Amino acid sequence: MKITNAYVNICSPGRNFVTLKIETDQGIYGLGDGTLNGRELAVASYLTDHVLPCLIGRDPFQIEDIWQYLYRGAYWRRGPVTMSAIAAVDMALWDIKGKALHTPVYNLLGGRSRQGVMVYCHAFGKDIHAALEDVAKHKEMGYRAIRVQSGVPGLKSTYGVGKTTGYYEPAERGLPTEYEWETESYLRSVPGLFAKVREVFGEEIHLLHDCHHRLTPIEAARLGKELEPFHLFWIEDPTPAELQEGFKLIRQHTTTPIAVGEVFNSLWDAHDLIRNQWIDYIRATVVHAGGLTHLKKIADFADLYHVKTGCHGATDLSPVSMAAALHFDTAIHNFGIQEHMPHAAETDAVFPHAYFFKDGYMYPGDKPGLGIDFDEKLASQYEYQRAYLPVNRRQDGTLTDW
Ligand code: EZ4
Ligand code: CO
Repeated sequence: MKITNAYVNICSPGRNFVTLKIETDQGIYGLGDGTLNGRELAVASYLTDHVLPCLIGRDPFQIEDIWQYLYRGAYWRRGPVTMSAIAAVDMALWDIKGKALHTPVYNLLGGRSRQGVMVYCHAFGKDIHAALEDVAKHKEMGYRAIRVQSGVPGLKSTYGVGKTTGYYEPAERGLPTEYEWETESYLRSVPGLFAKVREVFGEEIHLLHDCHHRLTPIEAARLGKELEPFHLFWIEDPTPAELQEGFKLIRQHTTTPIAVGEVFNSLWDAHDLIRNQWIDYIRATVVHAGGLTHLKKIADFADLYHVKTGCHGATDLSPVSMAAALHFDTAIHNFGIQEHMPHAAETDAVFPHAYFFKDGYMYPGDKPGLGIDFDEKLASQYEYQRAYLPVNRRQDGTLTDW
């Protein structure tokens, strides 16, 4: 089999997505996601201008060799743009191989290790009362694991809390908006939120929380310690992870499990975190960490150190990534949990898919390949629109992590 054609589509059915289609001389095509929130056009250019011309004529079954060609062959390694572009190609090649061999991708990754993939959803509210109502709503929908975020007294806006109830999309159209932040107010409010959630909903439901890289290690240690009585499934991204050693300090102070890695691009971003057992869950995702080929290596390395996966699954990962993640989650042994933020109806219509949600679990479906399609005609009705994630300032004006 040979690759005969490959092209990128950028569309915006509810939000922006970068989709790669690779075609072969046998009529089989594969789909890949290269969406990088707020930097979509850079990945599209990287693919169109520099990667796709190198693919024509190659055998799409040589997934490892093509991966190494794009990674080592570029000389300039890693980084979100490069690794998202490689991921898009990688996903499309696994999709082609599954379709050619008439089997779902999870079979190519080792076969089923479990029946269903436990997912967690996002609940939020402008205050504790509203957050509790949203938790109740999601519990009713069947979720067994719920991330809870609430507004912070004294702050006009914060990560994870939508302006209205229901759908929450952090990227906003136009140039970046500014949010405000004050760590002390946040640290004071979160333990009270989880005390209340446990009081109302009991011990059985899994609870998660995302700190979104906003704390220093010692602040994160304090939060982890204060949350211990409420037995969280994890606190996520407690501190930025450029300094992997920062997590050692958090670890020394608390038994609250720690998850990190949605912005990681390769195993090297997590190497110290994993081999020192400073974390419990690695959140690297198929689209931003070099595709299924590299994510499998991350998971296998993590498995040696009792670290489980908890793949990022926000709406800025297209349904193509969601499908790939669910095949991966179904197959690997050290799966922990999968994030699930449902896409807008317009998005789902553009990407018809075999995966589905039932009683707190998701399933990749049994179609050959990734079980995902792309309605290009419908996609053409939704043109790319500039959109960015917000930036964040402390109340004195200092720019800080969003
Ligand atoms: O803010 O994916 O856990 N989920 C998250 C996401 C991220 C977005 C950024 O593009 O932290 O909501
Ligand atoms: Co997160």
